[in-house]
Amino acid sequence: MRTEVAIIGAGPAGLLLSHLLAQDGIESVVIETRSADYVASRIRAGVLEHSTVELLESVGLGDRLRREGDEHRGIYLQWPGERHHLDFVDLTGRSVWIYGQTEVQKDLVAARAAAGQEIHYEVTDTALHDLDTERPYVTFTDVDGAAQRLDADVVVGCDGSFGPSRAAVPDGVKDSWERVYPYSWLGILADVAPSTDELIYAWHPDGFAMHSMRSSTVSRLYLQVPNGTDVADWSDDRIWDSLATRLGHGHDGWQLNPGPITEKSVLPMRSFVQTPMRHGRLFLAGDAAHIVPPTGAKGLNLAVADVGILAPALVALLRKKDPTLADSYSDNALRRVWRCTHFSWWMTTMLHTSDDPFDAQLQLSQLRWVTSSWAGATGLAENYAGLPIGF
Ligand code: FAS
Ligand code: PHB
Repeated sequence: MRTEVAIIGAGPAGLLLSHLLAQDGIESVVIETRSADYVASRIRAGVLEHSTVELLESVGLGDRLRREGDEHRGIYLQWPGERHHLDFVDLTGRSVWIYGQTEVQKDLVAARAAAGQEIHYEVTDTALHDLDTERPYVTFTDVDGAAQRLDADVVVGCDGSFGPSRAAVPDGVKDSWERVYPYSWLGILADVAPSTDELIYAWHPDGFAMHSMRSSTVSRLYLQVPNGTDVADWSDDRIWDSLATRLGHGHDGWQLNPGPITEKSVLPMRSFVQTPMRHGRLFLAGDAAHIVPPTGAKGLNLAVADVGILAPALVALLRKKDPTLADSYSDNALRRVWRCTHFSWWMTTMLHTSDDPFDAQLQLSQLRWVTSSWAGATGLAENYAGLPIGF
């Protein structure tokens, strides 16, 4: 097989990249190791930044988002006895949208199917070759067990944190940074109306908690738990009791309404960045190049931002033989990657409790400052609602 751009991974980065390239007539082939149903069913991100929504709308992917998504002006930050709303629109003119990654994935799958996009699901043995030449290629075993070779002008690794693309950048060329946090999130989906109009991020001596949502009838909530937590140790009652305590059930008449839990899982938290995000004819985008703790709601939005600047770079390279944007892709993408990595680290360390009472005082002081100072609130709002793509 031959194509212009070989894309490894049919998650949001890979499918959105194929969609953006197609807008300029660039052909791609996507290969994916999981089944279409599995990729579509993964419960992941829930918040879309302003610029993510703008990009999706600009390429015809905003209709259902606007109809079924929920625009939020801001978030609540809370600690025992205090809950404060930060209004991002008042502070920065930018809002965020609640629209699950599963919905974004459904819209991308539908759009690519309508366009006749070639996607090979359930492949194995993916390998990347001749990346430092102008004739790179990918080999894989297809769902029928047949060995395949895909020749391309460019290969893009959108294969997440466990794919082969990251490792295809030679040692001695790549650098990486990692920070593993001493806690995880226990996340639940529940068939119950949210008890809040906008997200609540709560600091509590027992540990962080968050109240998010997926729709007017489905709530998404998280609890800070120790690393290595076995989700089987957390009964539904224990989960709701802990959420009620940490989110301030009963304070100022506010009630947390429990309901049937339909999904629960434990998500470890780490920061990871690999540079450069380009080696020869290989480009990396999304989780293939970076991982952020979900406290800043940045993972999915960073993947979108990467492909939002990669697509025009590849169009210029392949259509106009102009390498300028492709040559600067990694530096341009990494500016936002490090900004979001810092913000995600800052939100995480501000809100998650440790055993150190000194940390607790620093965290509470940060929370008081961010919720009382226009400058502090604007700094958080600017980062959370998202900087313009290409920042
Ligand atoms: P993805 O991981 O989504 O997609 C990569 C694709 O590549 C996968 O489908 C994978 O099967 C495929 N692949 C891997 N190896 C391959 C191979 N050898 N050959 C072919 N294909 C291969 N972000 C938030 O903002 N908020 C959250 O609450 C949040 N929660 C998360 C919970 C979990 C459990 C995880 C893992 C991530 C979460 N994230 C969250 C981050 C998540 O949303 C990612 O940022 C987002 O999926 C990134 O998209 P992609 O870069 O496309 O990577
Ligand atoms: C979610 O709704 O899953 C969500 C929202 C905000 C975050 C992380 C996860 O920071």
